[in-house]
Amino acid sequence: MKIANAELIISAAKEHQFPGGVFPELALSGRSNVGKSSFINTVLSRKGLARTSQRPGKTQTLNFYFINDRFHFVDVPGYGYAKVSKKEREAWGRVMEAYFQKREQLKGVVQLIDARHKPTEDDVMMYDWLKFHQLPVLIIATKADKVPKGKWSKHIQQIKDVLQAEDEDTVILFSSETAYGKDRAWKEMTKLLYSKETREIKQDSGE
Ligand SMILES: Nc1nc2c(ncn2[C@@H]2O[C@H](COP(=O)(O)OP(=O)(O)O)[C@@H](O)[C@H]2O)c(=O)[nH]1
Ligand SMILES: [Mg+2]
Repeated sequence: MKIANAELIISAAKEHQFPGGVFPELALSGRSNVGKSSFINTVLSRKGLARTSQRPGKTQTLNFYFINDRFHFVDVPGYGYAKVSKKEREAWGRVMEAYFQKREQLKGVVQLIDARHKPTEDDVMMYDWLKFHQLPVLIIATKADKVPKGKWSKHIQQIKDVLQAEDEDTVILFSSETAYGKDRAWKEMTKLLYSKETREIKQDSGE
């Protein structure tokens, strides 16, 4: 994919700040430090667009990037850390729920998981939550350069097993160091962005 332009259009802390329009979008989600910002920068060929190694626990926002005037990437804050107060966490939880439950433009979620380790409990919870909302999930196993080639297939299988991933979910090994997996990632992300499938938008989960 040739990226003619890519810009951060808004860091949204509240639902009313989500951009309007009919552009399809993909959300990117993962544990803090998994390599999400690096993934965004690598696939967009923009070195400093998404900030890497930000300290977690700061203001939480959904960062909307507008790409080639055609689609959005939405950088979702890393989960799996507890630096914020319970109250803040609850408020933020409601924003996230509103986003994943109701966002009609959302075509799928790129879930990043560290290729070196077993998916964590948080990874599994996130995956299950996305599936509950009938969102197609593309799994990107990050930091592939840190795993010896001979162990790649074993690590991919472990991710599939622990998540109990559905057959339709693709797992792609990726490295921001070498850009390994970039073309495959784009192929799958393009499929998601322009798929004709629609999901049922669920109303309140009753919590
Ligand atoms: N070796 C290696 N390190 C990576 C890779 N991707 C990210 N990192 C490093 O992992 C750390 C966290 O990356 P970052 O993109 O900020 O993660 P985020 O918190 O998920 O946005 C940084 O030190 C990155 O340089 C990768 O593919 N390979
Ligand atoms: Mg980041």
